[in-house]
Amino acid sequence: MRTWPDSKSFKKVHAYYALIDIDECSRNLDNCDVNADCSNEDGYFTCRCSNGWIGNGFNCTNEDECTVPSHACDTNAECIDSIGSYYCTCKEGYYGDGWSKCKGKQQTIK
Ligand SMILES: [Ca+2]
Ligand SMILES: [Ca+2]
Repeated sequence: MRTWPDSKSFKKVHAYYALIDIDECSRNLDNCDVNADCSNEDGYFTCRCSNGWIGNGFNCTNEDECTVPSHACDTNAECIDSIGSYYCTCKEGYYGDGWSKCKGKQQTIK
């Protein structure tokens, strides 16, 4: 998302606005969402939602990663959405960390 240059984006030099960039990010002049990353550019700045968040950079909301097929849960795991992230737990009968390893059903001794 781009914001257009305005007087806040440039330093005032002898009553003229010179094309000297101001780093809005480090000066906290940006209006990026708290869950976005600010990136300084010449004459403006950009905001991009952080991983786990979606939006235009100024408003970021939780992304439901479980609806995206590329989530990293094991095929034998359930994906559970959380705010700003998600996690995986092995389905019933499987054991492991939920991400890369949900190994076959546990052996039961009869
Ligand atoms: Ca800038
Ligand atoms: Ca999420």
